[in-house]
Amino acid sequence: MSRPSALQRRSFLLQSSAALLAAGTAPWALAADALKPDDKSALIVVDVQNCFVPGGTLPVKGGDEVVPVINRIAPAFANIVVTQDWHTPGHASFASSHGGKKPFETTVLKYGNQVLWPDHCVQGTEDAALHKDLKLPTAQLIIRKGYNKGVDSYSAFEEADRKTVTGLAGYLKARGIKTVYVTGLATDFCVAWTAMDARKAGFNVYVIEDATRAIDLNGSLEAAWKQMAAKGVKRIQSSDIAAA
Ligand code: VGL
Ligand code: ZN
Repeated sequence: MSRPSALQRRSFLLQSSAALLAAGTAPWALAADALKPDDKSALIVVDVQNCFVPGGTLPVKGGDEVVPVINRIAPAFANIVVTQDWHTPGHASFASSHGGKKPFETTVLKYGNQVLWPDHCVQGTEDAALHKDLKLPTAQLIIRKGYNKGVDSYSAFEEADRKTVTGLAGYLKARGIKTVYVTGLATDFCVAWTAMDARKAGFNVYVIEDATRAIDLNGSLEAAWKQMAAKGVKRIQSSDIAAA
């Protein structure tokens, strides 16, 4: 259901073949859709933390299933960035900080609408630690976000006030990165916002669907894929990436 349609996939293959023909390469000489991340590409692993897997404070269904997929593709990447949702106690995104509000209801904060969540990913707790089976020894940067008590940050680039930046765009640009492959949790919140902000910052962006899992609150997953597509985010599967 959440996989790209046959038509989407076919059009991707046709585009890839056309590009190869234009480049003078016989399309049948390569797996038609194999993507080979180069040294100007980075893998971004979003919020694969205890809080977002079953047993955590804001569990995403099947959240732990992204771990082996990410571990498998990681060796294909020379550059890897990891993010952590990293909230203060009493954070503004917690329902418990708003008298009478329950998790998954919404409220309006200074910067606009905010979904209210269970207390989750509190700085320095075991709940906020990266999943223990994640094997990313070559990862170069861990970027933490959501640490300003009054402002949420789904995106790894920019906080929800849409003014405060995390510095990730500057870091990636300073290192010559042009393309990012986004994975992790959750597809419809931190992965989607990170992918869309990466487009806004001028990167070529892929989301590796089977390396993500969603919260899917009131149709948010479907909406997120539509918004990402409209912004030029490309939806792929881990099998589209050439093995290292
Ligand atoms: C996230 C809700 C609240 C996420 C973080 O990582 O997608 N979702 N905080
Ligand atoms: Zn959060």
